[in-house]
Order: sequence, then C-alpha cells, then structure tokens
Amino acid sequence: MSTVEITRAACALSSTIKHLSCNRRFHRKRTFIPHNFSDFRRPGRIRTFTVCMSSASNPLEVCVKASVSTPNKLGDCPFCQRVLMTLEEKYLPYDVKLVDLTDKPEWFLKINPEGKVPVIKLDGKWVADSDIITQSLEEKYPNPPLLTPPEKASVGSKVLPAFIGFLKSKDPSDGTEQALLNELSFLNDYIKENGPFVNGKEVSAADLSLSPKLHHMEIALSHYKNWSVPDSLPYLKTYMKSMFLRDSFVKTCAAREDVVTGWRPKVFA
Ligand SMILES: N[C@@H](CCC(=O)N[C@@H](CS)C(=O)NCC(=O)O)C(=O)O
Repeated sequence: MSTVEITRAACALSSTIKHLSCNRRFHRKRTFIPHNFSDFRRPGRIRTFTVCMSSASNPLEVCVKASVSTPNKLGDCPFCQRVLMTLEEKYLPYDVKLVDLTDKPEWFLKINPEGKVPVIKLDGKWVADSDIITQSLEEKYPNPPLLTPPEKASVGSKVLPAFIGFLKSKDPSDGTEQALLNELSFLNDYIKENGPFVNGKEVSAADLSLSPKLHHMEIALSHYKNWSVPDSLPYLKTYMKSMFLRDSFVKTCAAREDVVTGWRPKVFA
C-alpha cells in the first residue's frame, strides 16, 4: 500500500466515523439526502452532504451552475465539476448552491459581482475561479494530497481551446481538427509513458481539471460533428474511461443533454 493509499484509507475511515455523528445532527434539521445529485428533484432540496472528516466537519458552501433542463440538478460547468471532484477526492463535506446562470439571483451577484461559478466559501470569504479554489483547498486540506508537480501541471491544458476551435469551425479544411488531434495525440503518448494518470500512479489535480473538459469534448463533438476520439489513441481512450468511471466524477457529472445545450451557442455563433 502506498502512502497515498494509506492516507485515503485513513480518511475514508475517519469519514465513516464522522459521517455517523454528522448524520445524526443533520437528521434533526432535515432529511439526510444521499450523495447523489439525481436525488434532488423537489424544490428546496438543493443541499447535499457528503461524508465528513476531521479537518472540515462543517460543510463547505459552494456555488455551482444549475442544470438548464432539470430543476435541482447540477449543470454543465467543467470548472464547477473540477472543484466538486476535488472536494470528493479529499473527502470534504460540501453544501451545493445551484445557480441559474440565465437568471442570476441577487444573493449570488453580491457574493461574486463577476457572475461566474464556481465560488466557494473558505474561512468566511467567498473565493472564485477553479484554479484559485483548488489551490486553496490543497493548502488548507493537504490530505489526501492532490498536488500535481509544476512541471506536469499543464499537461492537457491545450485540449480545451483546441476542442473549442474545432467545434466552432465551419470549414473542414481549416486545420482545427488536426490541431485537436495533435493535442490528443500528445496526451495519448504522455499517458502511455507516464500514466495511468498525469502524475503517474495516483490521481492528481491535473486529472480533475482535465477529465470534465474531455467529457464535454466527447459529448459535444459526438453530437455536433459526429466525431469521436480515434482508436489510434488507445491510452487516451483508456484514461478517459477510467476517469469517467471514478466515483468523484460520476457523482458530479452533468447530464448529457445539458452539455449539448451548453455548447450550442458556440456551434451556431
Ligand atoms: N476561469 C474560471 C471560469 C469559470 C467560468 O467561465 N464559469 C462559467 C460557467 S462554465 C460562468 O460562470 N459563466 C458565467 C455566465 O455564463 O454568465 C474558472 O476556472 O473558474
């Protein structure tokens, strides 16, 4: 067992113990809602409680995009999913506030006048931007560690702009598809040499940033361009599959129809 695995096991055990006492407390106030966004169907039930651990027994408040298709469900923001996955992987309890970005409420604009999600409350202050949020979470809650070493932190960072370039393209010969394939091919070779994750054996912050973007890419390009990652990139395909099957991913994943709707304005701009 590696140090990280031992830390994770310890966190999980601590979570289970705390979970019981936390649940008792929450039960008095409201029905405990299992940690699954699909259970949030009734108005007012916009809160979720994950497992609790000693480093943060009060849930962290986090504002994320609401679904455009289904009330009280998580929406299609890859930056929000990155933050939620980080909370999940660190076994931190959190309390989700779903924000309708098409009609931003006053309370949200007071928290973040820029009007963007995700936003999280840390030490009494609202913090915006997934880069800053995930760095702050790493500093404040270092176990289990998710830090990607600086020299590996930008692996895959060009995939999102390349995917958007191809998605928006109306000219099949403008090189945008090839530009995306180049980025994906680089990632495939990187994972082959260094995988199974960006930082080797253990998942890290870079994977939590990259996987929601790869998921959006897969859904949007399949829908709008009938395109999929070629079989010639098997290491990338395996990486995507394993990330998409992770508990932290499944629990925080947007609905396919929301991802399709979310990218429509870019396609028909
Ligand atoms: N750089 C920011 C980007 C956040 C972002 O662009 N969020 C989008 C949703 S995916 C947003 O809030 N847009 C505001 C709007 O649609 O009005 C981050 O990493 O958190």
